[in-house]
Amino acid sequence: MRSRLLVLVGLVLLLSSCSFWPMLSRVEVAPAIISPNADGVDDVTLIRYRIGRAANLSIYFLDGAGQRYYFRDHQRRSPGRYEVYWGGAVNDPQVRQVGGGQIRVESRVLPDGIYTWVVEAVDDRGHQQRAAGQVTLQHADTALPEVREFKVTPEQFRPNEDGLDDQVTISYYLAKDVPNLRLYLIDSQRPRLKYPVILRNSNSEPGASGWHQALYDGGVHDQNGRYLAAEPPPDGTYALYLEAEDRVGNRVVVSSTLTISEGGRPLAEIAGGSIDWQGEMNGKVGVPVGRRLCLTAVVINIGAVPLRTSGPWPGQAYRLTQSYRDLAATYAEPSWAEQRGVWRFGINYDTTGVDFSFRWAIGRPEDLEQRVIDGQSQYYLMPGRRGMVYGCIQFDVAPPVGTDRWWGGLIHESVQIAANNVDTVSVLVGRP
Ligand SMILES: [Ca+2]
Ligand SMILES: [Ca+2]
Repeated sequence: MRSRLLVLVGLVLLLSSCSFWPMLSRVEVAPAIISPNADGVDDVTLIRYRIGRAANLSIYFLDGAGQRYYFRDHQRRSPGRYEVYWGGAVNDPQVRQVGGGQIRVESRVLPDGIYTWVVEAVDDRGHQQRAAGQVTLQHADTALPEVREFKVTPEQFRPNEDGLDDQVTISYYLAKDVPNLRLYLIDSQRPRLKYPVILRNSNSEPGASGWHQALYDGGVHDQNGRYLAAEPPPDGTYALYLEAEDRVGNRVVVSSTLTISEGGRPLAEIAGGSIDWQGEMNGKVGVPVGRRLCLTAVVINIGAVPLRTSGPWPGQAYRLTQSYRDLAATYAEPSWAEQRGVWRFGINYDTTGVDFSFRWAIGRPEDLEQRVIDGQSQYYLMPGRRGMVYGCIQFDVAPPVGTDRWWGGLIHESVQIAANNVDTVSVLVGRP
């Protein structure tokens, strides 16, 4: 009984709100004088209104010449009370020419002057109701955060961490400090999806006025250069947008295009997490001084992008006192030294003090695809392919006292140790 009574009371209230309130009422705009300059004093005015039945609502301002500027343009409103702050900015998109290209001014603060405000509601049958009054703007900050010379170089890249064309440089000049600077990519096929563009090695705060130059690598590193092993946006041609909005609501947008190809997160594993150590028994290998420790392993590309590699090639023997750097110098093969983005299989031991001084390509040349890039031969283990690795370390001297554990790993050079401590064994090097 009680609940029915409540329903009845609710229904009466609902009826009253529908029938007796006018479509638009209680419109107030206060204060009537504002100074939209973000100094914290009278920067905004509060617009209040009540909607009595569903309507499309507009709020606009007329200047002395009768020019109309929309703040809200035919937005659907259900019955209720509304209030919104207005700080002098209107949505009046226009394209302007600046140094180095075009900008689109999305919204801007109106200049000082006396304006007529109009709040207008129109219902579905075309009935219209409006209220109007005056508002004065003083000391308005109308300076636009213009973005000039917005450039992406080059306009395409291959973000797959192979050290070749992994990043682009984005540069621009910003005319004014802004608290909000947004950079994002949009694929025209899926315009609702925004990929945020994280810049690295920026020479200053992205929103500070002045010249800017920074790197974009598909978002696979954070701002400080730490590798996140993240997936870059899918391959495709994107519109790159930069939006700058200042504290008072002047907002500028510029755009360019950027193409991503062969992008993706590189992934590899040592098959079975296992290394075939020659002569191993129960996790132990015995080798006399002067003889060799030999091993075989298989590396698999388990990702979607090719993995770049370089020699020394499988079959290469090292002496304990040699590193891949020594071989690079001895054989005049600069590609055998460390190169950013190259993957190699390595062997390490517990007293070396160096990370993986013995390294080999992650496959034999016949396991790999050769490509000539910028006039240089490069070798790739393609997605799904297996690379055979084998090599030996000759004990020309006995290892340092205390050497016991030896293991394998995958080195993604200057990026990460992608696998470590794989199939550890104890190696006993004895006097012959
Ligand atoms: Ca102010
Ligand atoms: Ca690349």
